[in-house]
Amino acid sequence: MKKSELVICVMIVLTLGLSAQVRNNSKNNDFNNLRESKSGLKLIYYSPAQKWSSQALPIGNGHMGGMIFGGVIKDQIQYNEKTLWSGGPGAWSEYQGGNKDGAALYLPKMREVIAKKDYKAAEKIMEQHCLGNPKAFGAYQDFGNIYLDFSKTIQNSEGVTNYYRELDLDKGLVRVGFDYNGHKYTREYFCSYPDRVMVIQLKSTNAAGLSFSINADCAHSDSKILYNKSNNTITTVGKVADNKMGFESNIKVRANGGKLSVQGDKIVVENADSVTLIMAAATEYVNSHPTYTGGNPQKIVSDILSAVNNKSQTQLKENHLKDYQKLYSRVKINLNNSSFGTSDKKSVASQATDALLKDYKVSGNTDLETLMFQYGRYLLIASSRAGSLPANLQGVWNNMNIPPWNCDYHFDINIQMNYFSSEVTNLTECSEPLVDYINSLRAPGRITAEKHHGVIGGGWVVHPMNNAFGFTASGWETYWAWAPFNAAWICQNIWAKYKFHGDKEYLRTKIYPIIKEQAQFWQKSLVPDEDGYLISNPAVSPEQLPISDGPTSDQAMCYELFSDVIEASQILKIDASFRKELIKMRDKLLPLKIGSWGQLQEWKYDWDKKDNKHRHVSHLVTVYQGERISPYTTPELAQAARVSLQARDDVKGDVHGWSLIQRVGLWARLLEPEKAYAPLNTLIKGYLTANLFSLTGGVFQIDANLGVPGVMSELLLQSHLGNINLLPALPKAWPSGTVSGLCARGGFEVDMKWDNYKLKKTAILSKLGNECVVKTPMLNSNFIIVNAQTGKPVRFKKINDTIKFKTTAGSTYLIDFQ
Ligand code: FUC
Repeated sequence: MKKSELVICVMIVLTLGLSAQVRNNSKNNDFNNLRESKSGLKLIYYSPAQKWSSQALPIGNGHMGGMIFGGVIKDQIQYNEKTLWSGGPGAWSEYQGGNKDGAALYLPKMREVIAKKDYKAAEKIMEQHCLGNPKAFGAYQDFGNIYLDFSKTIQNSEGVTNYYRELDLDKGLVRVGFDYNGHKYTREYFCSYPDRVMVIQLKSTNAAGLSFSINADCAHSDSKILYNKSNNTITTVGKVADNKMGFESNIKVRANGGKLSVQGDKIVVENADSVTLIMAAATEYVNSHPTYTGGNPQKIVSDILSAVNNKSQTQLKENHLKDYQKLYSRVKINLNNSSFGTSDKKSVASQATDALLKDYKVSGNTDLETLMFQYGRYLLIASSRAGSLPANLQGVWNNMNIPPWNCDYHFDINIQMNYFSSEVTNLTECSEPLVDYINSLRAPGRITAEKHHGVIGGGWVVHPMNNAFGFTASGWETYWAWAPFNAAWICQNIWAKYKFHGDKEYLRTKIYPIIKEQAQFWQKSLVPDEDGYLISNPAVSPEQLPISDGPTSDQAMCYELFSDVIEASQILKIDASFRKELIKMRDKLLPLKIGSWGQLQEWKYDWDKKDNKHRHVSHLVTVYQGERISPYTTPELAQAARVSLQARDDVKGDVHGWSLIQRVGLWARLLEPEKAYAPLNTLIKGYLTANLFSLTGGVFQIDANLGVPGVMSELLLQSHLGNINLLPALPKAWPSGTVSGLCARGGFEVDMKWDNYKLKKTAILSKLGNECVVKTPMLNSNFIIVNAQTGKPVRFKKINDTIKFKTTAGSTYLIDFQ
């Protein structure tokens, strides 16, 4: 930077009077209002759900999930417990995470044939000797259902009026209500994380008006359901057929007024004023290699229920709200000054989710985008909390024992996308289960590193498909089996936790050991090519043959991983010699290449076809979530990435929900707002069900839902290049809006208000006291910066469209554009 370019600006325009006014304003400013306001966002329906995957409404607390149908005569609540899995060591005594003994012995032979460009031969060797063994991979399981039968009171749903069913995103609960025979009936359903229970409360305005029965079923044949007269509970105990994993759930029924009795296979409620069901569930599963068992579900469930025994329904609800709202309410968003979510009558009427979806297809009403943003955050909070496994392919919701893709942990984008939103949308607590899960894969992943890759003495790896039992081996079909790249990729999510929040102790104890040991894997497995560059070999560009050497996905992610580990070790001031070694190796990695039609080559060789339809674009992962390619820092590579992505967009091939959302993130990073917005629009128009679940190949898969808030945020705020870039890719559809509470790397929280495509104000809370570097074209107009607490102007340095200023931890800085 030239000194002459550096203008030191001291605010001289601010008089005392103005700063007093600003201070006053800062208490009452738009952001404070925004932060305090309720968003009022809901998914609203005027009929009960008939279908599980497309209509029922999800609740969850990370451990458990429930899908609410809200039927009038018969209600159904399907439920899950996150650790209930088939497969694993209990299902097969020789289970060893899918690893194939001796696979690594074939690496030299594969390299030999790859050097001769005989890729078919490499494929054959992989197929015969190196694939993982899917036996006992297992699947995430359904648990069972609770049924509420009201047929004694309501014989005919025709007499029912004013029916509604809603998921209230502000409160994290589902409500059902209707009128019948002159009385109002309401039900409320939520899963509480602090109390680890599902709660269902039923009320009626008709005193003593609740008469119904409750029964349950279980999705596993080796189970029994006990209706206990002494304490009005329904206990389900059983074992998963193949692995004998024990599980238990217990539903406690409480009634206010009236009478409870067990009559055969049901609990009968007669003439109660209100009724509460409290349910806990657990399994024998423990995430501990190699046995993965040892839990005592009976004790866990009974401890949970004893702990809530003296808590009223109101207390349970308060605990839930306090916990849930602490997370959810951190981020507010309003696109286009919408009254959506307010109590404005007109807007409420048009808020029915079906109507919104229909309307979106015609008018592109951005209210649905706002809803999808917050729904994604809701679903993450509901499906990923510390103490259980991370969100799987369906979060925590699954009603099948043989679900699509085993409802597993897929590492060739799906689990990464599940956590696209956790840091930027201020939900870092929700990515803790991810870090714990990845940490738990180090022990089995070390064995795979040795058996499949010949990496000895440290270095873990995973491949595309993983389960709850440390299945880190390569997959079982040649075209997708081999992808150690996936392990480097998930380290991006983990490293982001430090970059955003700056917790050095967490870096030292949790993040660094994981990413360091992943780097050790590559340190030992990269090999020199004919020109002396370090490459992966054998290797696959995810889900596309051939098996060759040095595809961009591996090379680029390895570069990112090494860079992150280098930086982390510098921050922690440890591992100096390892760091030096990584720096040397990073310099020798095969460089990224631009091919004959200007594309970023997906492979080491110029093989890319313009009409390649494949949904996976893993060679571009270094654009997003990585940092290496950016229009700001590597314009030529960024242009090549644009060409590659455009070609894939043009062929309009192979679209899955997640592939659309990945493209939003990629185009946003490539600073192409319209191209980024288009796939978001396509997702909402064509790849959502009525309950706004996203679809992959026609089936529910949660990655796109969970990814939406993260990639929408990339349009509004990017912070991966050492600055906070405000409104870097604002699409035409969002001329005005407000957002508050988004996180930026370096420990900042950002609020913004924009109008007519121009940033009007921003408030930046510095949580760690780091220097703040802000970038936006708006800095070329007049602006002032004040410390919101003191009301005093702030000194800053300005270089073109970037400013820098010092901050103190805990202070908020307001930038007002004239
Ligand atoms: C990968 C993707 C599919 C799907 C599956 C779970 O195989 O290519 O689209 O998301 O994972």
